[in-house]
Order: sequence, then C-alpha cells, then structure tokens
Amino acid sequence: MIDVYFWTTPNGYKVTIMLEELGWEYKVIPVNIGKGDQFKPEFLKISPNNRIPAMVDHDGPGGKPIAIFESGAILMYLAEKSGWKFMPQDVRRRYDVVQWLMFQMASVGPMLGQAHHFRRYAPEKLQYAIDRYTNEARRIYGVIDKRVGEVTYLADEYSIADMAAYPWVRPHNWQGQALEDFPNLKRWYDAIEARPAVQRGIAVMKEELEKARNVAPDKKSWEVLFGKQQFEKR
Ligand SMILES: N[C@@H](CCC(=O)N[C@@H](CS)C(=O)NCC(=O)O)C(=O)O
Repeated sequence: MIDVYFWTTPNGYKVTIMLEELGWEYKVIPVNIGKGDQFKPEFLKISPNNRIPAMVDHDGPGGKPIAIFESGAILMYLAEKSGWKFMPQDVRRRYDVVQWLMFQMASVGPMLGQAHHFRRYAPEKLQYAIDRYTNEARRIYGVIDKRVGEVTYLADEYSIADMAAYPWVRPHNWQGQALEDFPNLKRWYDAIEARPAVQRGIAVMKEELEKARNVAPDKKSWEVLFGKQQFEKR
C-alpha cells in the first residue's frame, strides 16, 4: 500500500493524479498545512523540508518500505515502479520527460507560487513583487504555449511532466493570467483536464477544499505558513 501525505494544493494533486492514472490503490493521509501538521516530528522524518506531498510505499525495493519527499522524485519513483509508464525507459525519451519535469519543479512551481503569494497572501501590496512574478508567470506560460504548439504534450507523449505542470495552471486567475492569451497551452490544458484519472486526482479531499474556500485565508494559517512558526529553528 502507498501512503500519500497530502493537502489540497497543486503539489499534492500531482501525486494523486499519477496514482489515479496508474489505477493503484493508495491511502491519503491529510497533512493540514494551514494548522501546522507539516511541523510534526513524525512528518518531518519523512519530509524534512516541512512540505507536502510525501509518500511511503510499504512495498518498496526489496519488499521494504521506502519514504520519498519532493513531488518530482515521487512521480519518477512511481513511473519507474510501474514499469516506465508516463516516463519511458528509453534514455533519450526519458530525459525529454525529466527536463520538462525539472522545468516544472524549478520554474513553474516556485515562480507561480510566488505570484500567488504576492498577489493573494502578502499583507502589503508590493507592486514590484506583484509585477515581477506576474511577468514571470506570463513568460513561463509563453514557454509552455510555444512547446505544446510544436508537440502534443510537454515531452510529446502524455507524461509525469504534464501531471506536474497542469495543477499549477489551474489557478491561473491567481497568477494574473488568462488561458485565452495562450491558445496552444489552452488546448493542452483542456486535453489534460478531460482525462477521467486527472478529474479523480483533483477530486481528492474535495469537501475539505470547499469548506476552506468559503473562508478567507485566516490569520492563524497565515502565521503558520508565512509567519513565525515557519521559521522556527527545528
Ligand atoms: N518542491 C516541493 C514543494 C512542495 C510545497 O511547496 N508544498 C507546499 C504546499 S503546495 C507545502 O507543503 N507548504 C507547507 C509550508 O509552507 O509549511 C514539491 O514539489 O514537493
């Protein structure tokens, strides 16, 4: 059995989408990052950077459990374990997937995440930061738009690179972007969104998300995520 340490965020959905695509059973272990569950010692043992997602495969290599943090590493592990589904074994094609996955991990996630932060969560409206990350988001959308104007998916065939990037494009409004400005990206986005496994992956813990949506990000969870508690020495 695979345990997925999860919360309803773009990085969390990457893993549930992949597990749904594979059709594997998994157990969702909620880590409420607004309440500080990510700082619990037992979670830090498997995810030392206090971030979701993390995974424990109880039937890992040699039949022993393996724990992995960082969504990109989890996706690569699952692809390899499945016998190279969504990341081909062939080295040339595999590294096409890996480079687009790394682009997601190093640029798409961090930059769009900063756009969310300064446009939505920052207590002061800092115009320089808002412009910087909104422009970066637009530039990154442009890179994806160009790529999927040349090939169907980021690494040509649908892969873990698309599963990693798609959840980050869902909150495009928060990033100050309109999909209509990027027609190739929109075609790619719609094709991924239409996949039943993707819809199942995104629906995990939907009720909790609905509840959270109706309440503005409260002061307590702001403190946990961006205030004193985040920066305590551990
Ligand atoms: N590079 C990491 C990023 C993970 C990440 O930023 N997770 C966020 C939610 S999307 C989190 O757990 N935040 C908790 C915190 O900031 O304390 C990955 O891809 O796994």
